[in-house]
Amino acid sequence: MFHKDSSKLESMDPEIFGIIELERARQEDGLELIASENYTSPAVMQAQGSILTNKYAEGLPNKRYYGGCEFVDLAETLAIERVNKLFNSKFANVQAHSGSQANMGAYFSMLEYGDKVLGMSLSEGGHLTHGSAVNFSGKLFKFSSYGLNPETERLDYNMIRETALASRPKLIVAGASAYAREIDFKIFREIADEVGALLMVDMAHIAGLVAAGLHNSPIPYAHVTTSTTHKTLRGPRGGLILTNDEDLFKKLNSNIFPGIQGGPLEHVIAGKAVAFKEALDPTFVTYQKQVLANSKALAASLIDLGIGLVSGGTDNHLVLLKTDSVGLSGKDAEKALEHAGITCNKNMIPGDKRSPFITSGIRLGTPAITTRGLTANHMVILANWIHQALTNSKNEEVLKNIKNQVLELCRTFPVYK
Ligand code: DSN
Repeated sequence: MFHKDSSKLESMDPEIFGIIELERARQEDGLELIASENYTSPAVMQAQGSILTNKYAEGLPNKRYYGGCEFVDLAETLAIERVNKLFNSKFANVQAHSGSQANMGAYFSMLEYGDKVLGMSLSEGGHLTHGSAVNFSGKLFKFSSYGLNPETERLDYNMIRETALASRPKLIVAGASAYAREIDFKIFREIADEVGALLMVDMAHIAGLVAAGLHNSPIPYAHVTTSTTHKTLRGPRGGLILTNDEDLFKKLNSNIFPGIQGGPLEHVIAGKAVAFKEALDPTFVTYQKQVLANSKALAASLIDLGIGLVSGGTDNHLVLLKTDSVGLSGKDAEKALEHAGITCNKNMIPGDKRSPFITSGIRLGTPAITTRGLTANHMVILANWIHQALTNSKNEEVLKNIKNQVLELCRTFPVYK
């Protein structure tokens, strides 16, 4: 028997209900520029908030360790079929709880403890799980890293090749968390083949662009591709792994379960299936094209205002702004924008002399503001607000004034109507 008030969160737990309402207002009333965030659809949330949360289903569809899995089998099978269609891959595991666990499952399928791996340095745009010393990846495997060409602030495939030839890794990891340029997966595969390494691509940030055909796909080149489902892909929070290699697929499955996870989150997997269906719809391509158009328009307007960008622009959903160009640290820039109703995150930039807690840059992304309906014209206005806020970072009146205008725009473009 449930608690007498359990049919309604509002009366059962007013504290949690109130916190969710505060967060709802924050998400609606501010401009979300965190490049890894997005607003998932009500349909995805309905599946994710469903009674599927009650079901244990260790194993894979039609091969479970529990009875009563016939319906979650259907949902998970749909998720697998849809994601394979979306990315033109042969095999998919949709059980990884997060991108980090997808990466752990991938490493455990291709590496032994202590094996050599080459990944992109966190301070130049890579991810924590690409070999950072404070992460399991850097603790369990011997990572060396590649960064950006200091002149172009772009990946330099000759330098990567030289690093790979010098370190002779068993695995090369391509993919980034803070890199605004297109990544050439074909060249990465050629380098991997030359040094006898496997290639893994973590496409978490750009998965939506890849799905829409607006970024070259890693699937023909990578032995294993991992992703999250909640960034440009706009699904529920979670991870996935794709491969075209059947032997690797068997290893990936057994490394996710029983290797590192227990019961899969079948409610989240159902949410992933819904998101993949949305991404297979032609309107998703229109959305991703707008994400790109907005990112390019934002970059161009910021440059016009004299603000420095890493690599001088963008090919994808994000821009990396050099806050030194307006005399601020990344931390102070993030704070000023927050006071102006604009959320972003401080981010290290190439050659950064400041620590990851302070930084000399901020990362801005357009996936979330595009979901709420903003277009390239709004990016000119947004760039002006960003410039005003950063050049008046201590002036509460100016920041408040921008915040009021941000609120007005947000009310004109509500997320969840
Ligand atoms: N935290 C994510 C990002 O912001 O890029 C990566 O895990």
